[in-house]
Amino acid sequence: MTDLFSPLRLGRYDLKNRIAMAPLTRNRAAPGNVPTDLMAEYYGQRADAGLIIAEATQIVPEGQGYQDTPGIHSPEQIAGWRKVTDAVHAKGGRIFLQLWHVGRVSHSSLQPGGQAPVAPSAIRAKTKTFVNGGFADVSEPRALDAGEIPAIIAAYGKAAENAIAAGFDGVEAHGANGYLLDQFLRDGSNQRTDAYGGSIQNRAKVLLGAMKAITDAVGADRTAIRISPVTPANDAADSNPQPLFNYVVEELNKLKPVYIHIIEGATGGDRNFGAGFDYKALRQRYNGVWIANNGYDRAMAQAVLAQNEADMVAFGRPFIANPDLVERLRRDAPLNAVERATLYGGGAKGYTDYPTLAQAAE
Ligand code: 8OZ
Repeated sequence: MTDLFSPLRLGRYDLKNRIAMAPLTRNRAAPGNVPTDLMAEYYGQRADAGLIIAEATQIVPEGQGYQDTPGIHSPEQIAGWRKVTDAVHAKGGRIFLQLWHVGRVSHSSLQPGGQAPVAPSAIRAKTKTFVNGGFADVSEPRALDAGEIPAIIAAYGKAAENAIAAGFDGVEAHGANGYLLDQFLRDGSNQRTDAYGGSIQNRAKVLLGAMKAITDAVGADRTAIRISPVTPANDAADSNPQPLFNYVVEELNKLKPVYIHIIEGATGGDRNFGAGFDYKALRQRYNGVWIANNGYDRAMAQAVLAQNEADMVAFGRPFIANPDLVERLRRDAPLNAVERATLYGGGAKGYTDYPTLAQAAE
């Protein structure tokens, strides 16, 4: 029977198990938003995962929304990420990079020239970002001109190329959690009257365009996406998510990305948020690998795999606190708890110093 410890073919790769490390923002990049040796150590510690999805990483400077998040647009950032991918590959792991543009979920102090963040429409999100060591309201965005959008779509392709140059095995577009691609999808944040707004087809153009650009750049078998159909994260809202996401997944299926990673319910919160949404209707429309996520424990994960409702399960917070999560799940051992104070920013504390079972036994 298929379980968490069964191997899985993912495009050109054989994954050693069905346990994915979800992308996790930790705000520990060096000046220039460059990945560090400490980040290489952290990801290397977690290389037993069948697949690591490295943290959300801005594709362009305007795509940044929080302090000290890494980028994948400069040569220094590519060189920094190379240390991370080398550390993971040295331990036989596989690692994708999550490609991120935050859109309106940003603060002017993080934007080039102190400008307003960009968005589908000039509607400020009711959400906070993390800047100067603390939380602050996001800034009022400006609506993108239609003429600016092709360059943003192209930047996804370029960032994917950069990720491959940095040694990543593939990339996952961040289509979730109220960031730019999700902002275009949903009518709560997209009130445009041009070719990128209005109908479902129009609202899906930027997400699908980005996926086409990535696929053209690095191949469909190294292209993936994460979506969160009902999450209210970062003020994401849509009046009718089921037909919207049915359409998005149908169109994605034509592009043949290697996996779709789905956040069920409210990100990091209530799995039953948006109850009534039919996730099976999405999976039926897609032929590739389906990664389920959000608040899974061992028993829940084994159940969805046994029932063939997913091919793989992504774990977020458990991977923060348990570098040897795979071994702990194998043994059904207790898990370390997450320390909240060290989640965002800082150094090794609460990052690379969570003990493995073997270290705890010393
Ligand atoms: C937590 C803090 C900052 C960003 C997401 C990239 O929600 C994030 C994120 C999570 O997808």
